[in-house]
Amino acid sequence: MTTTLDEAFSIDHLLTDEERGWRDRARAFAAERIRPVIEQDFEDKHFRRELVAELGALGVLGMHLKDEGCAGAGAVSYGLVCHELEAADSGWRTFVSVQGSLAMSAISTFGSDEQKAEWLPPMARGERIGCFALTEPDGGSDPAAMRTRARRDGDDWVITGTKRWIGLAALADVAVVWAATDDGVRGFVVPTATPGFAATAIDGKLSMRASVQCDVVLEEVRVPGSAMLPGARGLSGPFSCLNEARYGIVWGAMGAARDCLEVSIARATTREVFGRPIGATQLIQEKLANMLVEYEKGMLLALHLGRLKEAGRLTPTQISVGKLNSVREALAIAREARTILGGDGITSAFPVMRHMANLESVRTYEGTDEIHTLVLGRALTGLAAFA
Ligand code: TGC
Repeated sequence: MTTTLDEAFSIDHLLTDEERGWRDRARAFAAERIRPVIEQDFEDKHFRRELVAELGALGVLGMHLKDEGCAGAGAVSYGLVCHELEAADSGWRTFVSVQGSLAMSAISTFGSDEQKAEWLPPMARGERIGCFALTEPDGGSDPAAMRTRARRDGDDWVITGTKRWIGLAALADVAVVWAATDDGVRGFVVPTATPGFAATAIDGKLSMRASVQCDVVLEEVRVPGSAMLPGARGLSGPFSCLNEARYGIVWGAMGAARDCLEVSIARATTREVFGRPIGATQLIQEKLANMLVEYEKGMLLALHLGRLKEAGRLTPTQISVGKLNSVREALAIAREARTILGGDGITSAFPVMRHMANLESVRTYEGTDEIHTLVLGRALTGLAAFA
């Protein structure tokens, strides 16, 4: 008797019909629209732009928001969608995170009524792409040291600086740009067609190849006073958006892990060595069992954090536990999967090396393993190691 990963820990019965509906629609989308092309897109470094509007039609862009045009879905539904998309490829979960959790969340949470009305409905439909410009070339872990500045000039703001690793910036219609001002860090809604805004895709990536990350230069970018997000002052603004994206990663990374585990089980039960399936050996069964244990622990943690989020009780420290655990264990599962696949595991005939390479990016963005470790160290001791 074999068991599917949906059944393994009966997570399925802990979900509502609505949550299972979101999950099943996202899984079908990934199966029909992403999986058939993803290996080639990864090879070709191709971001399949036409899928953006399809994801909009699926309702997943900003799906957790309650604004006009957004689905207002629960946190667990959103997590399940992240899980299914990342089971296909981290690049597509990243797109949904940048669009919904970062750019749209920033406008939804901190924007004026005019900013929300102008940008959120078309972004939810996938007619407009957004990006989130926080990280700078000198180091992403310490946004407090940002050099990008916005200065007042009459009624306008003039923004100058550089940003790096900004997802989708070269394709985006709008950027949420974070800049230091005399009044602390503020966010600005900047149409990317504004003179002085330039984004260039970063080449040479061996990870996230079906996605686009960019260098951004802001050269005296002039925007009206109304471009500033009125509700965000200080770093708690961008950090609260990062909380949303990190939460999605808790579920998403486990999706990549699931894909690696499923491939491993299929291989273990069909590949024969020494006259029997390798899955009949104790060494392979131990590997599979350990992978399953970490996968199920990761899923139960994701579900628990989702329920806390829905109850309004999820803390940044708890998100750090989830992000650190999910990505660390997903990487370990991917590496173990590679050993089960043997030499074939290094080829693009299997998704494992692609997931492994992608997860190296996921491990680093939205707070590195090290930063989340130190967040937990501070929570436990009251002493900040990064101060
Ligand atoms: P500190 O400077 O003392 O605090 C500043 C203010 O922020 C508040 N805060 C948070 N608020 C909400 N959620 C959180 N998770 C928060 N963390 C901090 C804090 O309470 C304070 O508020 P206030 O009102 O007193 O001003 O910062 P800290 O000492 O608490 O944090 C230090 C540290 C290292 C944890 C923080 O700097 C950090 O998280 N660093 C990592 C940054 C990071 O994740 N960067 C990667 C971003 S990914 C990206 O930019 C690319 S987007 C994806 C894509 O485009 O593909």
